[in-house]
Amino acid sequence: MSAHSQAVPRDPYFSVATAPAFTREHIADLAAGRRAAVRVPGLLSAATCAEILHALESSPFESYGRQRVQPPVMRFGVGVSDHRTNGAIADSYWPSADADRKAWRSLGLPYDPFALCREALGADWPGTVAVGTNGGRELTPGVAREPNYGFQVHFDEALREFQGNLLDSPLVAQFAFNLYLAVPETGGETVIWRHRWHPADEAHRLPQSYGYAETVVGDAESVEVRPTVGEALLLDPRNFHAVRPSEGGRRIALGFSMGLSITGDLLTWG
Ligand SMILES: O=C(O)CCC(=O)C(=O)O
Ligand SMILES: [Fe+2]
Repeated sequence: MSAHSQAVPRDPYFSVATAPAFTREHIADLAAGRRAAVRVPGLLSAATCAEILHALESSPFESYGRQRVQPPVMRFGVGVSDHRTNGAIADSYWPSADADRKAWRSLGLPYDPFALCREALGADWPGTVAVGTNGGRELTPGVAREPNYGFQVHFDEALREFQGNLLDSPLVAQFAFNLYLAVPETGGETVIWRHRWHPADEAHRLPQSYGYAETVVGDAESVEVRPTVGEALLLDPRNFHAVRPSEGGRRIALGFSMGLSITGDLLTWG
């Protein structure tokens, strides 16, 4: 028998779409679990990516809390998950969020890079795309991340990380958005497994980490994306995912979470 005849059948609803732009169907398919991810190469031009990178190069990247995020991931910008205590947004988040908005403005870019991404996401969406609020206050719009050593296998789901609603408007689906500003020569792939969190997965959790040992995904099927500069990737982060270590160059991406709200609008946060 040839190797082909033994191939395990694949889920037709766990595929990656590549398209010139985000359509409402892409976003609906991701929300409904009919897609693993959607790639839009060239969402931002190479020149725009270079301009954002240049502005970021003279800015201090900080490490995520080294306790929780090992190997270290460098980051510019504030994320709400770093200010979470007992399933709620910590008071420390809000002054930090104000400083974050000032820091991004001080880059002196003639546009807000996250606003460009939101515009592209909303081009065909019937509702609006806006930064989410909590208690009427805007969350941060996103972060720039540099996971040169990769991200451990993990999932992201605000409904489990936060008690009650993270945003003023309840969410019915969540997405992760990344826009790649710089990619390494080798490595840096994003891998997504057809596996959602199950209580038994906690046996695979790495001590005091956001991540899990790769054994957690067992033999679940996976898709792998090697992003290109300017490319956007939208995925359902309830599926376990990871980023492979990079070699020969930095891997820097703009990233934010996005939720589909009960109003039909898309709401983002860093
Ligand atoms: O950098 C990536 O490709 C994915 C990062 C990630 O874990 C996420 O966006 O949730
Ligand atoms: Fe993630």
